[in-house]
Amino acid sequence: MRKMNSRQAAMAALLAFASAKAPAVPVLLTDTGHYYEHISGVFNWADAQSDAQARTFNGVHGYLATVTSSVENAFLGILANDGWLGGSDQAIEGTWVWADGPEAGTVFWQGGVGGSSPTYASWGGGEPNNLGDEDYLHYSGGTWNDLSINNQSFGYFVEFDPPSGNAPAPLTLSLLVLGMLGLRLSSRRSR
Ligand SMILES: [Ca+2]
Ligand SMILES: [Ca+2]
Ligand SMILES: [Ca+2]
Repeated sequence: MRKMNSRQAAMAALLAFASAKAPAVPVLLTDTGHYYEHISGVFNWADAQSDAQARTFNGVHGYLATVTSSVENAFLGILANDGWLGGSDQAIEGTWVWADGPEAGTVFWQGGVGGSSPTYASWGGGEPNNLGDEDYLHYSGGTWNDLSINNQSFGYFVEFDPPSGNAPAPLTLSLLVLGMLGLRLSSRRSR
């Protein structure tokens, strides 16, 4: 077995620590100022949406996560490999909008495969293909796929806006996760 260099060893230690202490509370991403958590379980998209809205953190109601940057997208991948996101083209086929949260009603994708985004999107190859009428956004390993609402095999990502008051933030964990992100980015750059 090849010996790890110091950066790889540090990364392995961080990953081991993170998986041993899987966050049971929402984690802050300083880039957006929002908090995120992956909820495991068996949900179709609509059930995930109402479950997210029923949750509160720091007195703020949650919503199915909206992803508007590559940093936010990568951050979710640290929390879990897959889950529902808050996007849908159920109202108008091929017009993808964020359902809830600050971006509610905002179009993030126009058209099917080969369409365009006015903001940010991370579709996997050949998606969104609307196969058998797929209208709901699913995250898997950093890329997106449109799936049918009847898919129930997944957990989901919940996002919380910052509290309006001055509630303390779980800084330790967020700094750890940001450190991991930084390591990933720097090791990618050095390749
Ligand atoms: Ca968001
Ligand atoms: Ca569709
Ligand atoms: Ca699809």
